[in-house]
Amino acid sequence: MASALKNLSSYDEGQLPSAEEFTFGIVVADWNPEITHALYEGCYDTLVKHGAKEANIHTAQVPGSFELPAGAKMMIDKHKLDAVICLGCVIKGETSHNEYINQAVASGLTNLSMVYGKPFIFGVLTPNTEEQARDRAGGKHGNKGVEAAVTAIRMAALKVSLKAAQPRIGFS
Ligand code: DLZ
Repeated sequence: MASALKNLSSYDEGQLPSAEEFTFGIVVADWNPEITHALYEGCYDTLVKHGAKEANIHTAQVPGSFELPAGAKMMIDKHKLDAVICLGCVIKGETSHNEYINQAVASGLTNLSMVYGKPFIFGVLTPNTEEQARDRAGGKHGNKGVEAAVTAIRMAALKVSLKAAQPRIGFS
């Protein structure tokens, strides 16, 4: 298996841009809370570690992962944010509910990214078992909340760098 004994959340800290100037929203699903709250800790700590000011990190909780896109929209409509990070955990059960929820969240966040022109990060675990979830929420495969924070910082910085690189057109 590709993920065997691998920390999937490792990254090169020195290469990550500073998050000092950015403002973030974190939306956390309360379903499977022992997992999602561990993702939140990893996410929050990573933003702060890379310079984000605690006053510039806004948090909201939603009942389940299905509500993440709606919560993310409410969040960006209320605060001026550079990125919104959505954290959840949808564990596969006896029915195919997980597929409907995962699809809805993925397409909902993609739509928000396109409409707002800002990153809405998919920090949702989609494991087959609770053990796989724990492994990815501070266990042997790292913490997907860390990954989500790193992705948010990179995407917020990308937007700034693309703006700065705008070529001047016209005559002067
Ligand atoms: C209903 C449901 C189920 C069965 N499983 C999960 C899950 O594993 N993870 C999760 O985040 N949410 C689950 N939910 C709740 C839905 O996301 C949603 O909150 C409800 O269907 C109400 O819209």
